[in-house]
Amino acid sequence: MSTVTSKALELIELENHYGAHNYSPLDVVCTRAEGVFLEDVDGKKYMDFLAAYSAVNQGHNHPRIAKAMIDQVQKLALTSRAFRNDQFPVLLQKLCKLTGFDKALLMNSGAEAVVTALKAMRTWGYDKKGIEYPKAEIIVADGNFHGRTTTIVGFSTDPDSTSRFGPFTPGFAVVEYGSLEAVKAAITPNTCAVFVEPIQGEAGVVIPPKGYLKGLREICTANNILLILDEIQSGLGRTGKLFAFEHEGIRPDGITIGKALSGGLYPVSAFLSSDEVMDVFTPGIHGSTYGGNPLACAVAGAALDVLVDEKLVERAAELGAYLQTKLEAIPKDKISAIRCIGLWAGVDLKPEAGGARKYCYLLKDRGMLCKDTHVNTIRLAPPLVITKEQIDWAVQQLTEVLA
Ligand code: IF1
Repeated sequence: MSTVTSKALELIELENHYGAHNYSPLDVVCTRAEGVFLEDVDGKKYMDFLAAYSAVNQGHNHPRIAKAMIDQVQKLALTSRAFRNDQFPVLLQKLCKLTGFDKALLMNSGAEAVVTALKAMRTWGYDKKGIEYPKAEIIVADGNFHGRTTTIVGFSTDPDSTSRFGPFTPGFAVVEYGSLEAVKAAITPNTCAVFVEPIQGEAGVVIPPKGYLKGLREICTANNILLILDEIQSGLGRTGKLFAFEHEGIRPDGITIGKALSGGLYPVSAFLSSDEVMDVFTPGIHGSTYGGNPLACAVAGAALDVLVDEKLVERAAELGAYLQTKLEAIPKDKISAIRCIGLWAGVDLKPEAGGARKYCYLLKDRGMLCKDTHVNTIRLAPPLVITKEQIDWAVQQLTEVLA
């Protein structure tokens, strides 16, 4: 499918031999990175149009985040939450002041933040709403992607994710994404929360109909139901707002964040919510060895500072509008639809184009890395530090491979 040197091939064969085959990555073996660029073992440079699924919004190895990490690792990396550390409280305050939520609970991976949120939703349902135990129900959307734990994949509608991992956790009602009527129809006296992505990433950058989040907010408020949003991929600047929910001027009752919370240097995630919701957590009922560790907190603090000080959210809005205009100008011979919000785009190819993966390989050979999703969609999500000239170059490559 693509040119692979003997040096790369050796490493690919090693990986295939000793590693589980739970992925089929593009055959590019990266060894270093800086800003918007990745470099492979043969010294070839690539513009990164995936940004590790938006974890690297601040650009690869951002010097300021890297410095915070190195400084902290030389002082204190891990105490566990059995003891306190001097970085954790400072990050909590920074997170809450920046986002407007009352409290934060720190975890590591996105999936753990989601599980934390699910526990909060259910416990709030029993303790505050008075739902009979254990009957709490959470309404979720079809096409969702919230992570890989067995509970989370249990309410996925993607056969690849669910695979043969059942039996699954009950208590989830899956409804059509984007439909307010479907949510209304699924509500019962046992509904404690609606939990969705404000924009669906894995589904191919699916933007719900205008008014969807606003409508969800109204329905949830009217029925004493929590509205919790998964901003793990859509949040922290990607869509041209700090959070995607801001596009509809609403406030959810809580959000999950991760990925860019560390700028790609360390797994850090969080569930953010109100005092009322967060108070359901009492000592011993939830936690994680690494959650809230001082290294994570120092890295996340610097990653947030970079987002703010370098005005990356505003940059994503401005350059996102530019990217959208440029993408829409590409001849439509092979393209059936383009969805773009901020520096995040899904480019759907017509089935006769032969699948998105082929074009990802052609782009790779030209020095541009992006990822196919759901067979016919190319997903674009460059680091937010990308320049106009770099966007011009990337759109030129896309135009040529799709000619
Ligand atoms: C993989 C996808 C993206 C997420 C949202 C929670 C999580 C994710 C909205 C879990 C994670 C990742 C995971 C990664 C690939 C990737 C992905 F294609 F699978 F769906 F980004 F589009 N909520 N998304 O997007 O976070 O536990 O991974 O830290 O699983 O291969 P995590």
